[in-house]
Amino acid sequence: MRFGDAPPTEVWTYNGTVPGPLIEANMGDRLVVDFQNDLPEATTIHWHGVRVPNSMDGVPLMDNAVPAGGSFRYEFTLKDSGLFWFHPHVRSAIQVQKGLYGVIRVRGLAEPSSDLEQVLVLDDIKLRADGSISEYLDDASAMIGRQGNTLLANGVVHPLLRLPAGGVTRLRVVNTANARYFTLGAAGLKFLVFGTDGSPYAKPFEAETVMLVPGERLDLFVKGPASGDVELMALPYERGHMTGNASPLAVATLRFSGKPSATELPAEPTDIEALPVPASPSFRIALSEQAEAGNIRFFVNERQWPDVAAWTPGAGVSVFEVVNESEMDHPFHLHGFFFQVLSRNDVAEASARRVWKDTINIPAKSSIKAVVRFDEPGRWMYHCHILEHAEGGMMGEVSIP
Ligand SMILES: [Cu+2]
Repeated sequence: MRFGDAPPTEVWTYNGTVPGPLIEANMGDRLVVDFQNDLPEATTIHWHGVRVPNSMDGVPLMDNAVPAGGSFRYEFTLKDSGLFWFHPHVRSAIQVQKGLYGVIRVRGLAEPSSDLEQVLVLDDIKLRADGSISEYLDDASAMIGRQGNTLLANGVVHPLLRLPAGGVTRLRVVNTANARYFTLGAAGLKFLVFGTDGSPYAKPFEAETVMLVPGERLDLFVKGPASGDVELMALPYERGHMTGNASPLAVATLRFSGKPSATELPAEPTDIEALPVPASPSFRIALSEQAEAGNIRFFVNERQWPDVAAWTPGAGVSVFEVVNESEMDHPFHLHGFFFQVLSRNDVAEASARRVWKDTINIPAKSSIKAVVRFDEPGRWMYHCHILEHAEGGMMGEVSIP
């Protein structure tokens, strides 16, 4: 594979491309994936954000990693519409960076109209001068996660995307990077933030910049200018340990051309069921980090995975709190279920922002409270989606009978 002007890069792929194939489906479809592992090592496919039976979740907890040369049939019904993605959950910091990721777009019965729907898969990789992907984890990368030196959009360095002038483009964005937070902005363009991981927001809202943490998705609408090019930029963001000390980077050129259209931006609110909040006390998930003599470790409730005590809430609705005690932000991801944010730093979330999430940023020294309905038995993971942090210990289990 060639990334920009770099010498050829050896990648690992799903079906020969980076990103892997876009899986298109309708809500209620049964997805069957016959997976053959031709890698030299074991792997799994985890279906990020898809509500699957536990045995299909592709986590090593289930002891069902697919060995080198082995095969596995993943099969499940797509219960929700939205944009989801898939990637390994074994040595994920290496396997995902090498190119193993792809997107599933599941259509619902009623989708908002647009003149063009553009999927945008964001990634960054760390290339050496010889074009190879660096797997070396220096102390800085161990601390903040491996940030790449090469930004990719749909597997391409700085692509040109043609969008309808004066028309409405639906941009469905996913951040598949190991560690990079993507804060997107484009001079003169406003984003209408329609939805995120698991649903539309109760009410769409406007934003000049939007952020996606690793694993997170956004469903954005933009109305372009009559013509011309606009640079979509990744803007610096301070997520701790001087990560904000960076220059803006160009992600893609958006080229607007063609006739204006009469398509309107979606404005209608969406009825998002509010989960009832039980009176039982919330489960506390504390995230912390420790750097001692070059040994950088990450903790959930002061223990490192797999030494973290399982959360055993029982089936039904539960409240949990994620408290980030560390010096940097962590993107929290829960497998198998969507949750609703109730408050951030004890400030209640506005009802207009009600939405189903599976991945959310927890800024340094802050907390969120969220409610979730556990309605699928099994052993489910939760973890920081900075893959080096997850593998450095910041991972836990919720066990549902
Ligand atoms: Cu983290």
